[in-house]
Amino acid sequence: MSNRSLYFVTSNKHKFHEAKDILENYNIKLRMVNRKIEEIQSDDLRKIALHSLKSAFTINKFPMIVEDAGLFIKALNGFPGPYSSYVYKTLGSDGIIKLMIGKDDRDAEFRSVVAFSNSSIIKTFKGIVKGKIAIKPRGKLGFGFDPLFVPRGSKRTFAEMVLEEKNKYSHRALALKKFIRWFVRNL
Ligand code: ITT
Repeated sequence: MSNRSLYFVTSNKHKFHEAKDILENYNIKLRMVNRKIEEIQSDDLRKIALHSLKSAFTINKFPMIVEDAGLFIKALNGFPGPYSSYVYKTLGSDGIIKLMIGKDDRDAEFRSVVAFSNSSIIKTFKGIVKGKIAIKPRGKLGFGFDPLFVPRGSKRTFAEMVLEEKNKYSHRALALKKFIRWFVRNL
């Protein structure tokens, strides 16, 4: 077990708490740097995360991580994908449910890319969780599109799960666990 600390540059306290809960199990102390980094427009979460990481360098708190995530819905050709943040603010979960009216294929996935730097190294780690879009939003926990998403292996939406349960399935948890495996071995 390591005894290290790390900064997470994000404006989203939910993302921070989810990550903190996972890293704590490995004795890695996570500190939030509450900053909204202007994201570039790209179809590629990894490119967005790497760009955000480089912008975050001005904050000068190393080692640091940033994360970019999105919900990709098969019947909508991957929408909202990298535009999830904007689409959540404009259409919201109800807007997505409307777009899904008449669609039999409810398959979707959440994707996450965690980007790490300690000022000399940059690495990225990907996590994907497959699941389905619920018929209507359910649950009050979590954030963003959590009320819409039922991960494979569960009947509940992410918004019906406490944080520890969401962390057993989530895209963010999967990306972070890959990161941790690398981090404790290499640094
Ligand atoms: P930062 O960029 O400051 O970290 P953000 O909330 O803008 O925070 P993202 O760009 O990574 O984070 O996320 C885009 C949106 O995708 C987010 O606002 C949610 O609407 C949605 N999203 C991402 N991960 C999610 C999750 O675990 N549960 C529900 N919605 C999620």
